[in-house]
Parts: sequence; C-alpha cells; structure tokens
Amino acid sequence: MVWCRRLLALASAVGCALAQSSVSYSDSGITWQGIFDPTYGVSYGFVLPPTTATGALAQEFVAEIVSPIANKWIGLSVNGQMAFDLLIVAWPNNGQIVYSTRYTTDYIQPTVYPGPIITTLQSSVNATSWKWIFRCQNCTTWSGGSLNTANPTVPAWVVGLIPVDTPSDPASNMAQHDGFGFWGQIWPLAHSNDYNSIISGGGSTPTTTSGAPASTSSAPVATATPYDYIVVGGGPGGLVTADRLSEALPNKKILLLERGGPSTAQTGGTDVPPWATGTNLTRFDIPGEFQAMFGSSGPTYWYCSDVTTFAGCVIGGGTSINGGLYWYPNTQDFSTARGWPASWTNYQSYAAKLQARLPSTDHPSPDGKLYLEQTFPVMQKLLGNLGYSNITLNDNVNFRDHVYGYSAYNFQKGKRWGPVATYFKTASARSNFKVVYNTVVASVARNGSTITGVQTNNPLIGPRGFIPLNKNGRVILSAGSFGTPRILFQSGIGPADQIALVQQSNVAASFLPPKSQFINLPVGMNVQDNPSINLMFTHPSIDAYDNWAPIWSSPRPADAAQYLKSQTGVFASSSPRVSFWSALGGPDNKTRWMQGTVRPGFDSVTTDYPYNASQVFSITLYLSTGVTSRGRVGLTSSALAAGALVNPWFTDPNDKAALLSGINNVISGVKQVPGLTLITPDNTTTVEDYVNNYVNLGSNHWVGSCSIGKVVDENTLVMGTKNLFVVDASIVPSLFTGNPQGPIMAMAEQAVTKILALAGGP
Ligand code: 6FA
Repeated sequence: MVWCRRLLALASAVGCALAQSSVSYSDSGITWQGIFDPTYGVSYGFVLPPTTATGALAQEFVAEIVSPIANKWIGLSVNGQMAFDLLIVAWPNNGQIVYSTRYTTDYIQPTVYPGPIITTLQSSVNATSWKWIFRCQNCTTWSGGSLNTANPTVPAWVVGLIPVDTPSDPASNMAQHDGFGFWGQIWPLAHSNDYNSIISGGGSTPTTTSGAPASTSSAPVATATPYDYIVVGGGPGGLVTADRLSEALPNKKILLLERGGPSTAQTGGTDVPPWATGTNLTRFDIPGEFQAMFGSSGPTYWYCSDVTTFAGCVIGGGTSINGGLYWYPNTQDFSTARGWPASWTNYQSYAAKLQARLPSTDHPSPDGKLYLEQTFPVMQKLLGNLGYSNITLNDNVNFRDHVYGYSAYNFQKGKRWGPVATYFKTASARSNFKVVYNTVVASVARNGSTITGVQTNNPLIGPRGFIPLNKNGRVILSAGSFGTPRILFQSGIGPADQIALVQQSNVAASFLPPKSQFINLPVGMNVQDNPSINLMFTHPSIDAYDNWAPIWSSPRPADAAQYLKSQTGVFASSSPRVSFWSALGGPDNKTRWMQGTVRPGFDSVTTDYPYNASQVFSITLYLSTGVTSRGRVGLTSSALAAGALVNPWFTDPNDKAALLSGINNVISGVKQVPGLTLITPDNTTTVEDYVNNYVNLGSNHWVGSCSIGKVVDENTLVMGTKNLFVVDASIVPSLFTGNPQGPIMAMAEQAVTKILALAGGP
C-alpha cells in the first residue's frame, strides 16, 4: 500500500511558515528538541551529538517516540519527504518495540533500508502507551539524500491506526497512514554535551508512561499570550469576522488560528504551476487552475485530510480552492421562512458592505472579453425556447425564476480574489491582529459556561498548545460545517453519542470538561447540501478544452502565454460559463428552486452513444433553496474524522420528484436545438433511473450543522455558553438560492456586528 503523496508537497508548503517548531523539553532525564502532536498525542524528540563531534559520531542521533497505544504504528521521515528520504517505522508488539528503517524512490510501500544501525536505548509498552528511545547511527546520509543539521529542517510524522500486517516482522507491510504532520525541527538547538552519556544509558532514567502523553512531562512547554478574541478557522466566515473585529477594536488583541498553510502568493503561497515558473502566480491565484484542484495534478494537500468530503484546509478555506461562483444574497436567503430569526431579515446593509469590499464580475478577464464562451449561445437557444430570460444575474438578485446569464465570480485582476485579497489583507496590516498557520484547534477549554481558551497542537504559542483568553475574552469558531461541530464535540458540546466517541479517544478525552458540564445541543443535525445531478451533452460548436486535463502541466501555449503576460484570457476564469435558475413545483405543493451551472468538459461520461470528447459540455442541476431534506454530520472514525453520518440528499422524496421534474424540463428542450445531443444519460437509461442510481449527489455547499435557533442563538452565541460564538456556514439554517460563499460573507458581516454590539465582551 502507498503511504502518502502529500508528504512531498506539504513539506515545501510548511517550510514557508514553520508555525509548529520544535522546542526544548525533558523526558526520561534527557533534554530533547522536538514537538508534541495533540491530535494523536505523540511526542517526537531528537538529540544530536555535540557540535564538536566528528567522523561516525557526527552522523547519528538519538530520538524518542512516545505514543498512546491507540496508535498502531508510527513513522518518521527525517527530511519530511516520502521518496528518497530516510524513513523510520516502529510499533509495539508483545511488550517490545519492533522497528526498521525504510526507503522508497516512489509513492509506494517503502521497503527495509539496510544502511542505518538502530539500537534501542529504552522502551516501554503498557495498557495505555508506548515509548521508544533509540540511537540511529549512519543516519544522516542515505541514497540520494542527507540531513543537514546546521539549519532547521522540516521532518514529518505519520500515524497508522490499523495494525501493520505482521506485527512481529520489522519488514512488515502496512496500510496507508491515517494522519500525518510536519514541524520545524531546530537542529542547531538539539546538540547535547551529554550525548555520550545518553547513548551509554546514562543521563536517562527509565520511566513508564502512564496515561496519554499529553498529561505527562513529555509535552513541550511554551509561554502563553492571552487574546481578547480568538477566531478559529480562516475561511470566508472567519476572515470577515477577524477583519471586522480588528477594525472595530484597535486596542484589543485578535488571533486567527488556521489549521492549513498559505494559499495565494499574498499569503506566502509558492505552489506555482510549471508553466508559470518564475512568477508568483500560484495554483490558488490562477482561476483557470480550478479544475486541477481535484487531483489531476498530483497531491491535494489543500483539502482537509480528516474530512470525508471536499473541504478547503488552507487560508481562505473553501474560497481558496473553489470554483469562485459568487452570488449576492436575496430576500429569501435571510427570511424567517428559511429559518432565520426576524432580527436577521434586514440583511441588505450587510450585503452592501460585502459588495463594497468584494464586487462580483461576470467578465472575469480584465480585458473585458469573454473566453471559451461556446456554451453560452447553445444555452441561449436551449433555455430561450423554454421561456428563460437572459439577465445580469447579480443585478437582479430577487429574480430567480426562468433566468440565465453569464456566471458571476469574485475574481479580480484575472486572479482569485475573495475574502483573502480583501478582508484578510486589511486585517493582516493591523498591529492588533495576528494569524498563526498550521495550527489545529482541538477544543475550547471551559469552566462550565465560560470559555477560558483554546487547545491547539501548536506548543510554540502556549503551554502544550493552550492559548488563554483575556478577561471577558471570546472565541469565535469559523472552522466550517465539519470543523466547527468537531471542535464542539471535543469540547463536550453536542449529542451524547458524539461526545461518547470523543471519550473513547485517549488524547481528545483528556481535554473534555467533567461530564456534569457537557452541553447537549443538536450539533451536526439539521444539515443540508444541494442535491445535484450532472448531465453531459455534445454540440459541434463546443470546445471541451481538453476536459481541463493539461491545465497544470501543459496548457494550450497561447492561453498560457496570454495569461502570463496580462492575466487575461481563459485562465482568468474557472470552468463555469453560464448559470440559470427556475422555480419548481413539487408533489407537496412547496416551491423549490433549481440552479444550473454550465461548463465545457465533463466529470465522467456513461453512454452507449459514440461521442466526440472534444465537444462535450456539462450542466449541473442543483436543487437549491426550498430543499426539505436534512442529514447529519459528525465523527466518522475512532481517529475523529468528520463527515456525513446521514447524507442530506433526497431524504424527502419530494425533493427528488422536484429535481426530476426540473431535469426533465431542461431535457425537453434539447430536440429544438440543432446539433445538441444528450449523451449522459443516454437513450438506454431513463432519466428516473439515472437520478435513482446517481452515486454522489453532493455539491460541497454544506450548511446547518450548528443552525441558528438550534445550536447558536440570534447573536450566534453557542447556547449554554457565555462567550463562545460560531460564524461560518454551519449556522446557516437552510440552503441559499445560489452557491453559498457570497451569502456566507454577508452573514458574517451581520454576525460580527451583532457580536460587537453584545454586552459583556472585551
Ligand atoms: N461556494 C461558492 O459560493 N461558489 C463556488 O464556486 C463553490 N465551489 C466549491 C467547490 O468547488 C468546492 C470543491 C468546495 C469544497 C466548496 C465550494 N463552495 C463554493 C462552497 C464554499 O467554498 C463554502 O461554502 C465556504 O467556503 C464555507 O465557508 P466557511 O467559512 O463556513 O468554512 P470553510 O470550510 O471555507 O473554512 C473553514 C476554515 O477553518 C478552513 O480554512 C480550515 O482550514 C479551518 N479549520 C477547520 N478546522 C480547523 C481547526 N480545528 N483549527 C483551525 N482551523 C480549522
């Protein structure tokens, strides 16, 4: 089995930010330079020989791994890479530690690598944890690589929760790891004049770890800076919130914690496609690289590794990796009919604030021209015949029945723009604002209903990663529809079954408050996501743009050159070109809206027809506002991954019936457009069967897991707490009319205004 392609790309990304750096700590009588990872509860430490060492002694180190027993195997990558790096794997078996050094030249199962000599200096295995202290000789050079201890480097750890195939065999195969991470190892501080004593067994006192390492002396300790507001998560909700807080409260300290790293060049991102080498145009900056986000170009480190659906885990959250479709909110988006409290319906001034900061465009190329627009005239014929009108969609936000127009984006200057180039930029310029990357918030610490701080995996910013609040301070969770519920569960807030899962995790359980302080709220319930169906067509006029396949490594030269020269052309836009809406009746007499998004190319074609792949385009039909189906999100594994527990699509058959009628209506117009052929579904599949058997109905627009009125009150305060707020998609009680990032930012503008106005804050 493979380990993980992501190691390579992440190492370079983390190298820019190094948010979690090693610190000095003591364990077993040895002073280590290393880190504590609270997600899996593991300490990793190193000691180097004195700086005066020469010869063989200069080519070795001593290291330790201290892990909860729940981790079945652990790996270290000395330089943070998968291929051409020295890898060390270890696991407990029958009271002993079994280990080997490994190596690979590709992203496949690493095999045993014979050069290094490992000697166990100390090991212990008990019911709750295991510890391994070892000497690694001939470990600073290997085939094609070396460890340079003169400077800090970025090693990586991996954790496997599934036992290796043959635990007694040091050469055993293992499945892909369940978690991984990087840190900045400050090697120059790892040298020890006691090294000779350590390798001969002196300078250390054998100990047996009891309980999770998080509660032992093995966790590094740093001093804490308290903050007035801690915002967790740098997606659209968090960025608008952090910016407005730092603007309104110049004398208060605002901290933004983001679990991912940089994205666009403005944020320190350096992930530039090969055709743009030498520029600062990263994959996150170039809208036309959107389709390459889905993995055709290799590692996909920008997605949250522990969320079982697509979710962005870099600064900007979803807005840094999404298609950029951007709709201003309309009246029904914030209506009481859609679950909003009456105090929220006056949304227009907040939408206006958003529009002033981040206007939309339906002509994303700065030269004002439209590119790759062949789908527009085809859709004009198809939808025109069906009674649709052509409008400028964001100029007519309340007109959403039988309308179509050019897709609107939040791109500017030919680049992805969104909340990162606006709200985050202004916040970052303020001295009262600080952002820390690569820092996962596991939980909030609380004393009953009062939050006292946040527990992170970053020991550099607080003792064992803990960051306290100032008096009257507040925490705002903006970790998204999956991330925020997980933090709440790990803080003892949510349904009993989810907190019970946290209690089963050694490390996470150690941060829970006493049972008497658990708060039972329907966190994770009431979830919605647009059910969506793709239809694929061909038309002789269409340019399928090679189905976007070469856009990362070998795009069409003229388009690449044009973009590099002036950020104009095809690459100034993501893939969608046309958007449309209509209102649908349902068997239950409720109105549901349907949105359509049209783009050249396709995801997959299933057809008995011969078809010309260079002429394919797709229409995605989503059921939008008015959807009545609901699902549930929560913890999906013992490693506390997050995902859907109950899929939210078509739990009400009336939703399916409504969408089916909308699909049939669009298909009914096909025959009237010369040259237009529906290829998926083809004429061997009925539309009904196609919809019934559709595998992934999701749209990545999840809302509702901390719905306003159910989990948070009308000030977005988590019920039962005094100073914990949520501002992200999770508080949205019902799906918006269009793709959600615009209304989410307008929501955040309103939420932060309410939070600032609420008495009792800092
Ligand atoms: N929405 C649109 O309006 N238009 C689109 O074109 C569109 N396309 C997509 C799309 O193509 C994909 C693949 C995805 C995944 C989403 C799309 N969306 C689109 C939806 C839109 O991006 C989301 O609805 C929107 O970003 C949700 O905003 P939130 O603020 O609620 O949450 P995010 O997930 O964006 O951000 C959460 C942040 O918190 C991330 O930066 C994450 O790294 C961070 N975080 C999570 N857990 C954390 C933790 N424990 N500690 C610290 N940080 C954490």
